[in-house]
Amino acid sequence: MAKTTYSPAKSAVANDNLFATLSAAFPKDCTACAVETETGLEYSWQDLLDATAMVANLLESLDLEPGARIAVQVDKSVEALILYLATLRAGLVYLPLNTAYQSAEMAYFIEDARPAVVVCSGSNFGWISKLAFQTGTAHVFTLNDDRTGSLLDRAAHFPRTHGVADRSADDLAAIIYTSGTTGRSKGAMLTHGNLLSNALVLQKYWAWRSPAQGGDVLIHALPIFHVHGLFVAIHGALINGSKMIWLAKFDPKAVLQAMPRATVFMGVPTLYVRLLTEPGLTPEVVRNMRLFVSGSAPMLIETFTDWRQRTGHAILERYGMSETVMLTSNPCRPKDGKRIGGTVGRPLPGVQLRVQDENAKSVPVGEIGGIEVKGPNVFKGYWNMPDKTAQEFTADGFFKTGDVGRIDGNGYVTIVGRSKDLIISGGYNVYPAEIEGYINAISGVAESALVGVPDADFGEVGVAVVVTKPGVLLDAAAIIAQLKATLANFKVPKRCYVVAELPRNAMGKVQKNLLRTEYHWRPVNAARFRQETNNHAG
Ligand code: MLC
Ligand code: AMP
Repeated sequence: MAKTTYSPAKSAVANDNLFATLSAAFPKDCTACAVETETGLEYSWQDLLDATAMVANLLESLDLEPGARIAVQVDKSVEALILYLATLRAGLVYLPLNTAYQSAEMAYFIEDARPAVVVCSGSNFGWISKLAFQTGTAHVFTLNDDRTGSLLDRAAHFPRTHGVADRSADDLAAIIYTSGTTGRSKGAMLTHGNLLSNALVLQKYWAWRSPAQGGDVLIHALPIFHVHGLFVAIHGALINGSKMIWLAKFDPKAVLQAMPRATVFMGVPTLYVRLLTEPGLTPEVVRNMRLFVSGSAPMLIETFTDWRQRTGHAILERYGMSETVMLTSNPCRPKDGKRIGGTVGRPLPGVQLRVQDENAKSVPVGEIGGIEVKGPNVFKGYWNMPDKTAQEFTADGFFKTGDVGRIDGNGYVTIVGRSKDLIISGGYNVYPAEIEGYINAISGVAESALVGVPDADFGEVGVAVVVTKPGVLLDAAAIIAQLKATLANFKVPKRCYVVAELPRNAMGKVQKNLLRTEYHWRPVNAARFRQETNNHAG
């Protein structure tokens, strides 16, 4: 197989602040369109420079400590993108939060991260500002998806010029919360060096076309509070001076409408599954497309094959994590090899990846073990959790991903499972321990187990199996309703069963594998719930 050698990815810019390299890549013609929205708004490269300067000036006027966190829970908008870039430009630390998080979840993040600034949508200002001020946050701004809010009102009074704060590669750029196996979310601390090295590697490996070569146009349809939409997609476009067609929400019809004017699309597998249901997905619509990227969750081989049949394109599957940004990728250029469905490709240039057995020995080619990684993209550690950080690294500096996989003779990695108890639903991570904690706190619940079962749309969904306390009659719908009132919507189990007891092994551990099999396709049957509940109650 053809081999390409890579020189280590290096930015041409002296300042290691990621924004310095991103903005240096903006096209010479700053009046050209950088971001186009579905409502017909166009933002030029100059608009991005001006607006990020104004917001950076506003942030700087607040006299924040170095390393101060800017926590942001807002709907997707170009102004939210500007806030992210302005935070980098001002040398502060960006902390994005899923818009689905409700008050208990937000309280935890604010308490844990102690942000100096919180930005939220106007409709949430009442409860979020209360939480933030109670925890010592000095400034709370609003930012709405219609270009209104106190952040923009205040920034409007500041100049359109601002330098780029000097930062070293080791300085923090962002904290991404990723739920913990013990139920507590952990903030993965990512540095300017982590993000920049990964963006430079991907620019080359995915053969982004420079504006001089006709350029690429990215359809951005992912949320911007996780690694995929925030880093992989945005950095990919900006570091290449490529325009983005910006969709506030994933809508298959809007994506298809944008496709003839685009060349690159990135999505989690659910996005491809939903696009495949559209009759409008035709070779004609994808005629200008160069690259389809999938990641964040396993893609079924059927999706890969169906996509190729319908469009003639082999989806490029890659693998990454909040803690590491991108780790492996299928090849983009034919000279780098073939895209092989069901695999996540080879380790990216600069990434060391090994598969270890439980005795910390590398397994032979083709055999299964725990995936461990090392490289300039691997995070600095978990925010305020030095012990947890130490546990997750080996003595020789490899990060234990918690993913289980194998590498074949050609160096292609296949993810076969996870050692961490984690459900990935539509590209969002759901940690059973966290949800079980909430279920167990419901009055009348004795214990519970959450398991992931296959789902045609989301890939995998959570199913809750609950045991009530003796004599208590609780039905599944009531449990789901209580969870909906408390938890981010994607964490709410899609089905719930009330049963007499959970299966346990000789050690007393709940046998989740049995529950997965038992509840795989089992329909929700109200009569059976009642019977099970009554049996238990009786
Ligand atoms: C929404 N729901 C979900 C869900 N998204 N349930 C489970 N899993 C999800 N992912 C809930 C809704 O609240 C609703 O509940 C019901 O399911 C149906 O919702 P929908 O209208 O179909 O959802 P929609 O708004 O269309 O969102 C679906 C989606 C979205 C696939 C577009 O989930 C999405 O954007 N996913 C991408 C996530 C992502 O970017 N991950 C990257 C992580 S980074 P109800 O009860 O109200 O009916 C990472 C690293 C890496 O992992 O490698 O990239
Ligand atoms: P997150 O914590 O949201 O960053 O999720 C990271 C996890 O998503 C990884 O540890 C993997 O389990 C999973 N993941 C990401 N990309 C892929 C992929 N292409 N195939 C299978 N799993 C993936």
